[in-house]
Amino acid sequence: MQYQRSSALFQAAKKVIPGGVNSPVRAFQSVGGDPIFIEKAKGAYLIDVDGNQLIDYISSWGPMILGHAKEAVIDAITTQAKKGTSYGIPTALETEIATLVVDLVPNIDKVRFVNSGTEACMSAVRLARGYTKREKIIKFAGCYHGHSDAFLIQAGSGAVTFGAPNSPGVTQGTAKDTLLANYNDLESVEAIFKDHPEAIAAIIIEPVAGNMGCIVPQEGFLEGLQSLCDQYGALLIFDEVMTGFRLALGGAQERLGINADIATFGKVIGGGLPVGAFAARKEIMQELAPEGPVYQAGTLSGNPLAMIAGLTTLSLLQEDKDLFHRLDGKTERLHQGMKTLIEAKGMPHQFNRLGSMLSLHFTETPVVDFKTAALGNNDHFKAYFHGMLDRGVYLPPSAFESYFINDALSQKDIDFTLDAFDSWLKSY
Ligand code: KE4
Repeated sequence: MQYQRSSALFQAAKKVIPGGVNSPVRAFQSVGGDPIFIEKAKGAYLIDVDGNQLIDYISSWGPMILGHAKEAVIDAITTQAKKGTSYGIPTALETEIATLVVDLVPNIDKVRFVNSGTEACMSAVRLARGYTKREKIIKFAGCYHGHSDAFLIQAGSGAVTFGAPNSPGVTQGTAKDTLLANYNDLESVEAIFKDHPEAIAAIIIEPVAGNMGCIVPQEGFLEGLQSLCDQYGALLIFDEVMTGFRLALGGAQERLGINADIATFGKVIGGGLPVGAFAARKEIMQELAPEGPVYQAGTLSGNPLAMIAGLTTLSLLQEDKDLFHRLDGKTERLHQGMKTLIEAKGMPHQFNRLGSMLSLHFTETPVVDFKTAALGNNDHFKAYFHGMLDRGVYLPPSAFESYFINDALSQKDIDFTLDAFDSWLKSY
């Protein structure tokens, strides 16, 4: 593959955009080389500016679960755009998608739309603090809830990729209210509650972590968090920005059969346009302005284009009763195929998977938390990433990310991916 045009565009971008990107993980800094620039995408494929066709395993980091440029979604956006792109005035569309979300997601009565997962998680924490009248929150090392100050404490995703777990600009005043526990380690959570029995407003967690690679909650872990919250009067916030409408229509709450007090969403809920959301039972959501005193707002919240993209996407997911089964099956076939090949190579590896969330870690140690995720051999990962890219497969450019399977991926694409993996293993 040649990437001349991408490299030239990257040089130009760096002159006017910090690091040449609008989100750090896109810059390839943890895998080296220049990022590719995309011309267009359709179904399971990306076409970069040099004309290379690539099978896409990030699906825009989750939103494009139906595949790129899904006709029904594009048509709905196009029709809506002709009516105007933003009003800052209520529309029936917002009620329609809110009604669908309340129908699909367990244990919620109301939902507020925002413009990103960060905004959803940030607002959910403010709501939990307002509702409980407490100040501290517990998060988990390696979990990523967006770039709001309170979360940039041992965050995952791009933050850890940069080895900058605590970002400059986050004040001690903020950091002191974010207490850190370890994923899959209930004792680390209990210890914090014992030290601060009446100060914790909420636990926020990715119910299936996707920002340390994929990490599956161990038996009893989430249930243990739920009972600690009940015991100490804190709220349990499930950050379902990644898992929502991906693990099941009702997200991780449905898939894992466990209820949170507040759930946050992003990615799929916007169908590729900027949408985040947070939702809870009535008694919690009524604390939110203008009904209650907890303030939260947004010029483009409930934007009609974003709403129709999300509504069309969620409706298609709801209508296609076999979709999640198909997604799981495709991910299983990819997982098993890669496992067979890397076992034959005798290379240390761990595969973590739940539903259509999958990650490969180059380590012999089971990956159950941030510490074990960090043991992965990054030299192997870099070689793997570029080896697959050169063979026409676009993977997340960081070992601390999950793969996002989309419904447009065919068996032929999976076979192509396995052939590329086999070819890379033989060359490495
Ligand atoms: P956004 O603000 O990026 O829409 O959402 C933040 C967020 C919140 N919670 C979870 C569980 C998330 O995974 C994310 C964002 N995910 C990353 C990928 N791991 C976005 C990619 C990026 O930062 O460019």
